[in-house]
Amino acid sequence: SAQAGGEEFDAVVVGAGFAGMYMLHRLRDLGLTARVFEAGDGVGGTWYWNRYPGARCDVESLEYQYGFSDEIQRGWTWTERYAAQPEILRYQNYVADKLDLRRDIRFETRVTSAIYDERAGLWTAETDRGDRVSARFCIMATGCLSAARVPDFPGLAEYEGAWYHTGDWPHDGVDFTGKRVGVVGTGSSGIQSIPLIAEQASHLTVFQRTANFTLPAGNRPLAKEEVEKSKETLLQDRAHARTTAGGIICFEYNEALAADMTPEDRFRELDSRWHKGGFAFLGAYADLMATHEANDIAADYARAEMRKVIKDPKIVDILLPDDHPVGVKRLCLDTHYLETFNEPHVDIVDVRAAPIERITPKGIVSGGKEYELDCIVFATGFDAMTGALNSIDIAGRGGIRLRDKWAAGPRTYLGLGSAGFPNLFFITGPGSPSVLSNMIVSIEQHVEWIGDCIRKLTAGNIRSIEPRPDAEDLWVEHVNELANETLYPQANSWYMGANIPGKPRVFMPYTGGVGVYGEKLAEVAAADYEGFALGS
Ligand code: NA7
Repeated sequence: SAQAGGEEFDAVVVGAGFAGMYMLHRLRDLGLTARVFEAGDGVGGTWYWNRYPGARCDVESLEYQYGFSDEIQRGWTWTERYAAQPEILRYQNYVADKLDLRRDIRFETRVTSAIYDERAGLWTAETDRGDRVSARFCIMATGCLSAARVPDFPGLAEYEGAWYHTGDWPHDGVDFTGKRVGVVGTGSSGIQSIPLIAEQASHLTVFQRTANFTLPAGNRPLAKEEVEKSKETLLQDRAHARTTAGGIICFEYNEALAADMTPEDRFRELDSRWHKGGFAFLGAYADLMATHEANDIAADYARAEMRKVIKDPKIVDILLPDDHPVGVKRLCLDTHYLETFNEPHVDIVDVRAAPIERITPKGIVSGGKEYELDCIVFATGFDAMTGALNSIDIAGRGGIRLRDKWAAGPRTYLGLGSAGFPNLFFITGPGSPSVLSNMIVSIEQHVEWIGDCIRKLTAGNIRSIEPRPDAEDLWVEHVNELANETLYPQANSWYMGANIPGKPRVFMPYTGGVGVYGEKLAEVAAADYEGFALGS
C-alpha cells in the first residue's frame, strides 16, 4: 500500500473540464480543500482539446451550459444555436474567472496513479510532474471521450507529411491551403471538419469505414429575444431537463408507437423533426430505438433525405448507411457535409471494402492503391468511457487494479463508484446516462450527488463509502438488460467499445434516461446510501 505523503487535501479531482470545474466549486462550497490536476494548460477538457475546424456541440447552446448559478448564466450570452468550440471554451474560462477556480488547479499535469491506503483511509495521487498528494476522496472527472485514439496503422512513423488527431488538435490551427489532405473517419468529428478542410485543401480524400446517418444541424445565429427569454427561465428549464430522458427540453419525445400511427403521421413527425435539426429526429415515436420495424421506417426516411443531396449516383451507395439502425451510433449533425462530396476535388474511399493496409512515407494504402497526401487527419475517435480511467494506475483495497477488475468491461454501481475502491467517485462513469444525455445535465446531477454524499459522510464522521459487490452486480445486470431492450447493442459503436480492437464488447452507458436515473440516485441517498457499504 502507498504511504501517504506530500500535501494533503480533503479531495483530489482529476480533470478540469465541465465536470472537474463544477466539482471543485462544490467542494469549496462545502468548506473542503481540493487539488485539481489537469493535463491541458487551461480549463475546458473536451473543448480544450478538440480544436479541429468545425468543432461544435451537438446539444443546443442554451441547454449546454451550467444551470447551477443564475448569476453565471445571466452574465453570458450565446451567439449561435449550436456553439462552436472557441465559444464554449471562452464560456468555460469565463466561469473559471468568475469562480476563481484556477488557483486550485495544477495545469499541464497528468495524474499517473491513484493508490488507496486502507490503513490511513487515504488516496495518494501521483503525477507526471512528480507531485504526490493525499486525500480522503478521489474524484475522476476524466471525461468520456478524452482518450484520443490513432489506429495502429503500420508505417505511420515513416510518414513524411504532417498528421493530426481531431481530439488533440494544434492550438495555433492548421492551414490546409493548397494541400492534398486525407481524413480518416466519418463520425461526428470527421463530419464536422470535412466541409471546412475541403474549403482549403487542393484535394481531399475521405477514408470511410462506416457510413453514418447525418442530418443538417440547422445551425443559425440566436436572436437576441430568444437568448433573453432563456435567461428568465434557465434555472426552471434545467430542473425540468433533469426529469427528461436526454436532459434536453428543446423537443418532446412522441409517446405513440410507430405501429399506432398512420404512415402520414409518421412521415409528418419524421419530416418536421429532421428539418428542425438535432436529436429530435430520434424522438419521432416511442419505439424508434427499440424495434427494427420502427427504426427501419426512420432509417429509410433518413436515407431518402440524404440521397437528395448527393449528386453522383456512384457515391450514393458509399455515403448512405445501410449496416446499422439509425441512432445506435451517435447521430451526426452536419453543416454541408454531404454537399461537400459534390465538389470535384473531394473523393471518398470505402475502406470497409478496401481496408487501410498501411501508411507509406507518401500517404495511405488502401485496397492496394496508394493515395498520396501532404497531411492526414485522423478523426478516428476515442477509447470512450473507460480509456481515460484505465490510463491511470488506480489501485483500491488489497492493491486491486481498476483496469484488472474491468478487464471484461467496466463494473460500477450507478456509474458512480466501483466495489473495492472506497471514496473513489466517477463523474459520468460507465453505467450512468452520460454520453446518451446532455453531458452538462448529467455532470451536474453527479457533482451534486457526490457533493451531498461527501457532506453527509463528513458530518456523520463516516470514513468511507463504496459500492457493495451485490449491488454492483445487480446494477451491471440492470444496465445490460435495459440496453438489450433497445437496438443500441446491435452496432459496432464506441458505446460498445467496438472501435478499439480487443476492447470488450459491453454496452457502457445506462439507457434508462436521466429522469429515471435521477430518481434512483435520490432514492439511494435517502435510504442511507442503499447498496453502498459505509465504513466508520
Ligand atoms: P467516432 O464517432 O468514434 O468516429 C470515428 C470514426 O473513425 C468512425 O467513422 C470510425 O469508423 C473511424 N475509424 C476508427 N478506426 C478506424 C480505422 N482503423 N480505419 C478506418 N476508420 C476508422 O469519433 P468522433 O470523434 O467522430 O466522435 C466522437 C463523439 O464525440 C461523437 O459521437 C459525439 O458524441 C462527440 P467505424 O464507425 O468505427 O467503422
